[in-house]
Amino acid sequence: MWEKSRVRRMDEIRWWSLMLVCTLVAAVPIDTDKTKATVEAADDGQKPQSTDTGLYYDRYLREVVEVLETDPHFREKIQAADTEDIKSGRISQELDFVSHHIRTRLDELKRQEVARLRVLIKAKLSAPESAGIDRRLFLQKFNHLNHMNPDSFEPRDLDMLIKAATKDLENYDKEHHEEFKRYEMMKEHERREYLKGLDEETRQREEARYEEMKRKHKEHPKINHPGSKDQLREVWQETDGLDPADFDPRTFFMLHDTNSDGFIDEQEMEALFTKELEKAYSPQNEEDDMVEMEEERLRMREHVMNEVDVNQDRLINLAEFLRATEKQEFLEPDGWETVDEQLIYTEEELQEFENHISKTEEDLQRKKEELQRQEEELNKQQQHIQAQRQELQQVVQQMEQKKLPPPPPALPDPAAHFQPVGEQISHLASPQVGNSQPLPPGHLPDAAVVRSQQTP
Ligand SMILES: [Ca+2]
Ligand SMILES: [Ca+2]
Repeated sequence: MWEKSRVRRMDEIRWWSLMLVCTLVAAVPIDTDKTKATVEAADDGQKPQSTDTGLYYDRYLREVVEVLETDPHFREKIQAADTEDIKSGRISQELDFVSHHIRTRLDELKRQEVARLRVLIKAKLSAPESAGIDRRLFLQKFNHLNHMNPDSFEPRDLDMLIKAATKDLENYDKEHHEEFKRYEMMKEHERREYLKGLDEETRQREEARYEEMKRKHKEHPKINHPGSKDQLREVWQETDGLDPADFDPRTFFMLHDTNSDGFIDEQEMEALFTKELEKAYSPQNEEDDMVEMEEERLRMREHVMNEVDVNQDRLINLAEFLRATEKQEFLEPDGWETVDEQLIYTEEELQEFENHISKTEEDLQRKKEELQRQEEELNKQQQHIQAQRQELQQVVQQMEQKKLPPPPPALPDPAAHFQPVGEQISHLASPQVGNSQPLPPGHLPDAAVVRSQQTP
């Protein structure tokens, strides 16, 4: 999962740089890749429409860019613009010159986005943990559009969108390092928890095994300083199959600008470190953690970009590359400290992390108990309702029984009082001669009537 999100973030950065910087500056169409089959959609000269930037306003961002691209004036302006024009917001002013129907479509997109945010805000603010949060403060967090004019898309909206997306994507490396640190702390936390559950002998054996793994991982050929002549020459020799004596920076640049767009982008640069990383990491080895390898790759790329990307557009052009190869550090670099040689977290940080985990677990446990309590309460209420329903049913039954016709009244004949009920009935019901039909209720045989009338 970690690996996947990393690849996705790489795509999004590449897409955004391509959209805002590379394709905007380079008016020449991008050629399709000629050297590598692994280069992805964004490099093949086609617009990578389906790439998800991972930003929460990704859809809005993409739709705005797509609409703007259909305007010839804006397209032309953006192709002539440089990074500074985009970053300073100058390009956003060109929005005033795009055609009316484009503006109408952008207004519509913004209204949709505002409506979506309203739903989000409403949901968020109605959550118990958001009680007391000021709506306006909350609104300020969504800084990719101007909330003051919710119905129209203005130059300021474009400026805010570009700035928010650029900033959010620039935070990628920082977030990634944080994520890696949490990964390493979690790994150590789980290891320690595992050891706690072992008996002394097994624990010692496991500790020894762990130390042995660490030692084995560190046993690898020397890692060259990324971006140094030694490192590039090794790629030249092993990947490109060329004679190291013929190493030529200009040819090297051409060979590794795999999509031939005139730049070595972040992904093309990361590909240069594969040989180096393979020295220390193999998915077959238990002692090598491939997540650490990706962190190492990112650090290498970050380091070289910092050194070489003078105009900070996240792309290396030929001039920047050649200038870097003339530096002293290119020929005689310092040693390179690999991830495993660095302190990723301190013991205090690990302690804090573990405290956070146990607090989260406690919170979860509390929530679970609260849910169980609520469930029990619900069950009780349900039982109570069930009992009430049964009671009600009984009452209804009783009432229905009362509605039934009353049984025949007892005979006033005192003699009858001494007769068992069955006999009384059989007496009453004793068929008259020639009349075997039972009498309807309330009717007495004539003889009984006569007798009762005679009774004082
Ligand atoms: Ca390139
Ligand atoms: Ca550059």
